[in-house]
Amino acid sequence: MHAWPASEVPALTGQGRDLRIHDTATGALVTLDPGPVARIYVCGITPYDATHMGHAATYNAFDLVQRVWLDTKRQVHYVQNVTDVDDPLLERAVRDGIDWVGLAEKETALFREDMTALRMLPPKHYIGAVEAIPGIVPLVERLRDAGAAYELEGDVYFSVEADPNFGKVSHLDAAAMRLLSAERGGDPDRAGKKNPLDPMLWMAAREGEPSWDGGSLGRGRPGWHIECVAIALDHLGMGFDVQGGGSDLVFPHHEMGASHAQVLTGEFPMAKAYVHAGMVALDGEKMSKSKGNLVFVSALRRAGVDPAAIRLALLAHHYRDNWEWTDQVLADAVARLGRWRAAVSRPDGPSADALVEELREALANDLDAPAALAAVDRWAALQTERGGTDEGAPGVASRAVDALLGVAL
Ligand code: 5CA
Ligand code: ZN
Repeated sequence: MHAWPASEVPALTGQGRDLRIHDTATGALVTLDPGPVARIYVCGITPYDATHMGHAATYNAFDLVQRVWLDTKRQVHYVQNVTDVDDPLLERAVRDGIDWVGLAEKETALFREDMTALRMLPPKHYIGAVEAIPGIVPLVERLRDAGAAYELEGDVYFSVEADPNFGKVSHLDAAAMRLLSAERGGDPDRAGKKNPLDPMLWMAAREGEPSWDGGSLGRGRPGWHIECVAIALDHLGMGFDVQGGGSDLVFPHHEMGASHAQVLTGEFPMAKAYVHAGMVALDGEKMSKSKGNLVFVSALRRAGVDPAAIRLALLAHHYRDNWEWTDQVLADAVARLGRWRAAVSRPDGPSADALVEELREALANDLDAPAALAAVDRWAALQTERGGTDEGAPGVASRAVDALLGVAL
């Protein structure tokens, strides 16, 4: 699939900082030391509805990861998937009486537009589940041949007991895992499974549902976790730097993905850091397509809200916090954008060199975007209250805000 156009990232003078980031698997901050090419996999959307503020917040976090790396003059090899065939997508198409392919294409196109408007850097490889099927089938066959997968009425399940490291991403107990599995696409109550937590690798063709040739697996469609593993291993290989997503992906999705990869390669972990963004809520509940309590990026754009203000609203929250979207959050961001634009619209001002370092320091410290915004606020206030004589300063400030925060002033 094609991704979306890249906005330019200005190069800043001086030295960027290495990223220290929270790793869910170890529960600690890790300082990543990628080589000249940093590798990141971020779980993409299931395209059955438009991009909401929760999605945007999560993708914003991983956009910052890349901006920190780019500032250290590294290249970034970024891969993202699109879960363009899965139960919720097919169910929505049936509910609305529309073609599932058309639904996925339409929502993916809208997602690209939203990401472009928000100045999110595009992945180098943007891969749909359907196009990944030829790579998924051999992995499932290998898992089965290694004794780590078994068949149940034509479906193929992964055996979590085949992985000695199972549980090392989420560290949850069995009861919690079982609950989350039922909530998030698993089928712990299905009779005949070896372990209730075992996830599906390959679902045999169902009447009225799309299916593909699965070689020795028979016709069917891929399970969700193996989709991301196949795409990540194909494009990044084992031991890449960051696997990212929202905190609702810790279990089962990233736990199962790590397990599949462990059995396939004998290595753990698949990613050096498992990074998870907090959940954005609306009216006290997690924003989710299934609940329908959504604020869409595209709806705000249509209403004339500047995408830069949407981005500032996201940046005002630490990526690991759970937070609530309100009208006030947006109003504050609009006001802040106005102050910042006024501050950089003068030909001179107070030196912004320290600001650049403060931005670097804040973001390298577990992506502390609120601290970064506070630093720009201070510089803008100084500019408004006292001004300054440094002729390049407004340009330096606006280039730093663009390069490191993705906000064009
Ligand atoms: N296609 C899978 C990942 S392989 C999926 O989870 N798709 S999704 O459309 O449901 O979510 C896309 C991304 O947005 C995931 O990283 C998910 O964790 C994140 N996300 C979903 N809802 C929220 C929310 N309310 N707040 C923050 N992030 C969210
Ligand atoms: Zn995924």
